[in-house]
Amino acid sequence: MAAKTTYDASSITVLEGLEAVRKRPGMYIGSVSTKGLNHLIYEIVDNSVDEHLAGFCDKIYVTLEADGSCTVMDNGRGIPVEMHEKGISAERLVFTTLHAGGKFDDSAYKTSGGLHGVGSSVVNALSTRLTVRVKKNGFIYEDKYERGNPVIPLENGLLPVVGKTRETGTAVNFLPDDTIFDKTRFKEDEVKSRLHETAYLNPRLTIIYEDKRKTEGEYIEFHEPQGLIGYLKDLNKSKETVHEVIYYTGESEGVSVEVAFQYVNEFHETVLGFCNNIYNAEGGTHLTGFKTMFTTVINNYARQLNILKEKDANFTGSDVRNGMTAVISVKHPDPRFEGQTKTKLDNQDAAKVVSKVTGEEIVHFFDRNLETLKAVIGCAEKAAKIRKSEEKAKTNLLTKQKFSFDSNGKLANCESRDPSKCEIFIVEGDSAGGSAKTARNRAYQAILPIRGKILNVEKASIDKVLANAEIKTMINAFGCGFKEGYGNDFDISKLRYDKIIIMADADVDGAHISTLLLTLFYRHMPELIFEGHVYLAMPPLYKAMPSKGKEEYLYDDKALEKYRKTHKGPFTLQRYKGLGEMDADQLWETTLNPATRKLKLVEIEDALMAAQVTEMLMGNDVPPRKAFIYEHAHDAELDI
Ligand code: TSJ
Repeated sequence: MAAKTTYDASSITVLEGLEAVRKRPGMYIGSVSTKGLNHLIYEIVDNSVDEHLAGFCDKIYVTLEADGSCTVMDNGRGIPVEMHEKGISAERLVFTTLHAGGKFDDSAYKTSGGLHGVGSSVVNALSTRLTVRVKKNGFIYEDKYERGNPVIPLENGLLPVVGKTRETGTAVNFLPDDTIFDKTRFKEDEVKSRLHETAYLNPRLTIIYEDKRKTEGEYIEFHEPQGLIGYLKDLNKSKETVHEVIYYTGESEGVSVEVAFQYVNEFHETVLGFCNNIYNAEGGTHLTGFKTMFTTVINNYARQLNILKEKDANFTGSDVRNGMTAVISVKHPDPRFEGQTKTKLDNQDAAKVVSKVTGEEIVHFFDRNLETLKAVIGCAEKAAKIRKSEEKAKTNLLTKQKFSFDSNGKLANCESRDPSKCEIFIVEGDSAGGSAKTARNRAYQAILPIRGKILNVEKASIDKVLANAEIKTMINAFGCGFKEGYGNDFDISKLRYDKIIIMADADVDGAHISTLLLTLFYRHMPELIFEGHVYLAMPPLYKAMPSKGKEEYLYDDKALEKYRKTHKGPFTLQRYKGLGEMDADQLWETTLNPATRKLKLVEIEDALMAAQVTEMLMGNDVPPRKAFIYEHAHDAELDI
């Protein structure tokens, strides 16, 4: 039985590969939370999008099945099923080897290299069962796996045929493994917004979404023939726009570029970058190329029109983009990504091409649309005026308020001046702040109580933000200044505390305060987050006091449920409504003492999400903006 031996041999190496995925799923899909779970769907869908980009598929069906599984189906050519060199079908290689696909993949633009750019084999490894149906050559072929292992014996390395058809396409059904994922229920809002985004980025594609888990069921067709223009309109739906959407495309050196932008009457910019349909949370060369050229062109026009006089300085980049919403999408044959989350496009040719196309196209447009040009320059003028007054305000603040710890009533600083050992707790409410000051270890723990809701940084202009007493104290205490627009006075090396710990109640107000603080950090001191200095304290929700035995703090409802199940005998339960209810000892044990407390490290996605939630919640027109939150929330997990 020589054939059998070959089969065994190949499946052993396969097992080794996929076993690694099951051992360290986080390495391949980022996390085993809902975020990672939803990611399985995108990994599969991306394959069909590749088939679309290759020009062979215009429909993708995504169904959340009643049994908790997901089916993704397309009308492409069908995964190749013929025998591959290793003696097994090509399809089986795709599902059993890490990073297979490239070999057969002849599409010009692979989506690989995305956030956690992994493949179908990873989804397979993390699914209790997975079924593949390929319609091709007049037949329907079927293959099945359990936890990544093939369960159907091949005959001469070929897949079994289960029917006949004239159609072509691929369908994959998979059930996520509940021994790997915390929760196995796909979050539909996130899935829908991601699919909608994919539809905007691929105007000739229709994505049919269906949720069969609900009794009612839900059916949506995402088809956005206007593409990026439609996306822009949607992003700016509830805003006061300054002009019509400006749109252009171009191509050079094998890199294609698509840009849409529009100004709104607001004091911030939203510039989103995509490469091969993958959202680039950290931006990259395509954005740099766009921004640099845009700034140059607008400054040239402003001088030509004598809006900038000879003695005037140029507008800064952020002046020029004040009020701008833009989406820049590039297709690159060989994208490389860098950065903390590998979502920053790194190819220098992308900068060059975007810059070249942008230079040509916007000059072409503005030469013919002088009114729009003047409106855009008007936005830059407003920004420059505010920037100048802010620069004044900032110098005043920084010169007047040298870091005078002792003269500051609210901050209870620690004794140590060794930043690597120091922690600062930002505590919601004066009463909790008072207990925390008593409870802390003053050698290395500083306490800064903040009252009520601090100013929303998204909405306020920077001089107002800086005038806020609590924010001033905080900036001074951290010691590293802050960043605003292009001005960057932030210096992480001066940070006085290794850990900045936000301590807020586990209720709506607490979540709001955390969100506002994260927004402030993300916008004005982003390195705090990028370099992992910001944490959320996780105070317990309950204390269980059994009549016999030791008291126990329970940090969430799950823990309570578990305690109820495992604990024998009567116990009384104390529910903490807020930090203010704990005495100093309790506060020390549950939230301050490094040996017993629970902290959650704030990740970039959390902060980005917070910033976007804030922007939306504080916006002028709340309900329609909810959609936008989801639109961009697909990589964040912060329950507000
Ligand atoms: F990867 C996957 F298995 F997860 C998956 C792949 C899942 C789904 C739902 C679809 C697909 C897929 C793959 N759709 N279309 C394709 N196409 C190919 O793999 C293919 C077909 C023909 C040729 C060719 O050169 O003839 C090449 C390729 C890459």
